[in-house]
Amino acid sequence: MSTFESVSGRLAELAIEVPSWAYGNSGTRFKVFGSPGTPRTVQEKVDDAAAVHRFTGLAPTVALHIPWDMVDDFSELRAYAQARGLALGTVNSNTFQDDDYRLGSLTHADPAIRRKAVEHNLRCVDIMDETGSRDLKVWLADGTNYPGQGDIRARQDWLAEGLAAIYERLGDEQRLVLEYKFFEPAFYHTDVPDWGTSYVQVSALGERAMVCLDTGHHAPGTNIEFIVAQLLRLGRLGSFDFNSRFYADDDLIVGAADPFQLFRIMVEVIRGGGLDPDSGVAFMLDQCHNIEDKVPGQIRSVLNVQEMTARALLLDTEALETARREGDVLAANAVYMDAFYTDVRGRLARWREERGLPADPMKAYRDSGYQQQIEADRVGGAQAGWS
Ligand code: PSV
Ligand code: MN
Repeated sequence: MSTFESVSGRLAELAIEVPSWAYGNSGTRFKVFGSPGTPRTVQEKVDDAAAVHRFTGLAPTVALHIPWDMVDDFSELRAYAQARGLALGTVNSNTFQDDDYRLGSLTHADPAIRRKAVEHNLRCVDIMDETGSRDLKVWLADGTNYPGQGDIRARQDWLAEGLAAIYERLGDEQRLVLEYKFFEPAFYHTDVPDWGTSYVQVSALGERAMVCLDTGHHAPGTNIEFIVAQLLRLGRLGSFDFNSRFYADDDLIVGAADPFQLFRIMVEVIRGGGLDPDSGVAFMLDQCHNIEDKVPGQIRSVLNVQEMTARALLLDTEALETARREGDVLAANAVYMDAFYTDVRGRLARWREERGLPADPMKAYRDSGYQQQIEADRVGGAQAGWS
């Protein structure tokens, strides 16, 4: 087993991007609960993201969602974030909330709607130029509800055309990541339902087009770490949207539902070079905090990723290799489980202290008064949310 000391340098390479929308109100189709202290502005979301980074040292960037995070001057927002120790990260394009997109966006049968969706993405790239963001993330709600409703093959062609127009606009340092999701909001077919479709579409674009893997976007029982291994092998794993699911796209705190799955994913990330500084893999969260406090919800999330990364780094790969070579199934499994069962919490607490961070970021947040402060300050105005 590797020692914690021998992997602590690698742990320092972990950076997690938080989503601006995690700080806004969210919910289900039954109810969106408001909560005291919820940001009213993009700047207040950035303030909350900065708090997460301050308490954990793990979250130096915040992703934006356009138009949810529309401001007049993105250079100003960039400076605002910088002054708080943050950089603006991935720009997520939203082509799912306009009435025009009822039957699709980049895959709509009407060329005028497809053009509108392309234009929105081009506007997002303009924003990336101002924010200094590297990645444009495209997720489409596109699909159909009934067999026969749409030409599922033509829609792939329209998708390819639209993505090509967007890709062409990217700067040399910018990338497009295409996120897949197997269902919802469309139920019969989704235009980008799986990693294979995303891979086919991005491969046709060029080297700076990659797949985004949202952990919540798979059927129950899917072996996600296999997809991770495959995409890394193909050089096309652009980013993660981390979250937890019990049933569908639950968007719960990463590592909450199935910490072992998160561990297995991180093992394959490390095995495939995804944690190396030049890998280009973005570790983002895509979560909602419907009933819990949002800032500590995000703190808990980044800590969960850190904890499972530490355990995955501790995997004794030599012993594993030996057991595999000898065909010793149970020994190989035992080596794997040893790493998973290693409690790294005490060691991580010391590791944080060595870096001037609070040993227990959750407690430090609770004691800091930040929550009480935002609840007292953020009175009046419209709380940020999904629309
Ligand atoms: C869609 O379910 C998704 O995972 C995409 O990443 C969206 O941008 C995000 O959720 C919106 O919350
Ligand atoms: Mn997502």
